Amino acid sequence: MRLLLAHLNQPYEWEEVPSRHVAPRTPEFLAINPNGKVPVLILEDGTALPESNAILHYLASGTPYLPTGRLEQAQVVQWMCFEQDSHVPNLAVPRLLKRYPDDPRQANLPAMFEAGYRALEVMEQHLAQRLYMVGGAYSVADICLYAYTHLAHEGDFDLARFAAINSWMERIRSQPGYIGIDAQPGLEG
Ligand SMILES: N[C@@H](CCC(=O)N[C@@H](CS)C(=O)NCC(=O)O)C(=O)O
Repeated sequence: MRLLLAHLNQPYEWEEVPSRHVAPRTPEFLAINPNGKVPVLILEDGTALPESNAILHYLASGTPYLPTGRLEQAQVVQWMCFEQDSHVPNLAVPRLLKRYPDDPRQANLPAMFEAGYRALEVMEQHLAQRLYMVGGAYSVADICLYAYTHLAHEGDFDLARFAAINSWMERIRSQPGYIGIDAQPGLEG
């Protein structure tokens, strides 16, 4: 989300919600997102938009980061569903669990690694034949999948054998306005 905002050179305010890896279930936060999860985008009229990929889709709409073709737009949604269903639950959670040794999900780590490497294989095969996830151009499909792919090594995934994914990540890092995860949030660009 911050990467897309940086590409768009769009000013925003960033507020950290105090949470552990459990929901910030205060009444105030649940009034904003009854599902108790971050991120949430608050629009200028006060509308709250939760779900990372809904936020990416909203921000990218009408910009070069969301393709205009009917099929290509559906393919962006296809990869966003893949990210939520097969990618993040396996590639992001092992990184998080390194901080929480007592979390009961530690028992699921072997299954997460197996499914996580399967998700990386799907991306590798797709990217071996094209430069970007959808339609030959950089889009929010790339941005949503880049987020936890480029951090997967912090959860002990070995990305060395995924040549096409590594080249794709390099292409993303060379996009105009690219910022790394450690960049200061706020008025980018
Ligand atoms: N599908 C949501 C998942 C968001 C999510 O799981 N957020 C985590 C932090 S990364 C959270 O708020 N967890 C609190 C909880 O699950 O209770 C999205 O992509 O935005």
